[in-house]
Amino acid sequence: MQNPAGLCIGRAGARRYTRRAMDIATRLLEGDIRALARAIRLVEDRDPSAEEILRDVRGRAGAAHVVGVTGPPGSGKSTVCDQLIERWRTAGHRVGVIAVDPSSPFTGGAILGDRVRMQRHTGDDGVYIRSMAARGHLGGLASAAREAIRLIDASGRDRCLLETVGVGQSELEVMLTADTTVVVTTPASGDSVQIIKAGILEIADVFVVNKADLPGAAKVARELRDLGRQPKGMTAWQPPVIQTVGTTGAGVDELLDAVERHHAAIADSGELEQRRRDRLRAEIEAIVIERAADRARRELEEGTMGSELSGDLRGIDPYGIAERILNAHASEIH
Ligand SMILES: Nc1nc2c(ncn2[C@@H]2O[C@H](COP(=O)(O)OP(=O)(O)O)[C@@H](O)[C@H]2O)c(=O)[nH]1
Ligand SMILES: [Mg+2]
Repeated sequence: MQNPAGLCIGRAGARRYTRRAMDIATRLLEGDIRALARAIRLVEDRDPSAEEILRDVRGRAGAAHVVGVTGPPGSGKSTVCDQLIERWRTAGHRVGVIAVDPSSPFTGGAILGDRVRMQRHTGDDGVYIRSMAARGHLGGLASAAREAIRLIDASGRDRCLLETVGVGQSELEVMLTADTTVVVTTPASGDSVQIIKAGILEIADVFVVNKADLPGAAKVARELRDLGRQPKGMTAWQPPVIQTVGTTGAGVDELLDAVERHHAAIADSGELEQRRRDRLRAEIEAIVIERAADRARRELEEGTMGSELSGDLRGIDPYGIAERILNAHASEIH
């Protein structure tokens, strides 16, 4: 038995993990919010049982509509998300939220800001909100977020929100987990230009100009419309530009409508299925890379391959050694 980091654990250890994992998985599938929280924590900690839980529940995932909300800090993403949550709850949906906060690099735990913004849902089991630190993830932020979404999905929540700040490469990768991506901007100077620079223009399915109560919103909306993008996938979909006021909820019904219409459009065209398949392919690739790198590191540090590095430097063939490490790996799989 191997844990996600590839370390061997004893048989007794394996049994213990299995029992705990099964218990959490069962309760999670029943929709238990505490089991969900626990499972996500195990995923974040790269605990060996996380992999088992994910395996146990994955057949039940795939029904949730994952909506990514990205944009500069302070643009009102959490406020708008809160409005979406309220409407979804009224319509009878169960909701999960992952809020990635880049400003708290090493806390690894709860980040208050986003929770405070969405706190009126505390006490409602139909809303699960989880903050995730942007950095400090062993297997990468994107993989932690993706697995957390999968767990939320499997727990019977049919709407998932994924809030990130549209800055770094890792946040962009996180956004690829979303079925529908909402890019939030504001009339504050520079925001719309910043979006284009950061390269998130291409991933937008819906544009939101939030803080439409402030002057200049119509101008920013016009600028975004004038960008006139080509449809990005196999769906003929022109990203709409919607003005909202997060604090009052103005425009949020329209936003919700656009989000649902986008989802229906990509489901109809087959793009949703295709995107999910592409994502799985990328995910498998990432897992192989992580494990192979881990294997190579251990072989070179502790295993027989380490001795290959002694002796005359000129006689060391890195390609040959790499090939042997990979082949040793392959023979173990079969
Ligand atoms: N004037 C105005 N302020 C807003 C609006 N939406 C959100 N805010 C405020 O903007 C600040 C940042 O909001 P928040 O949702 O935390 O932004 P985030 O960092 O993008 O998640 C808060 O003080 C909100 O009350 C809006 O439509 N108009
Ligand atoms: Mg926020």
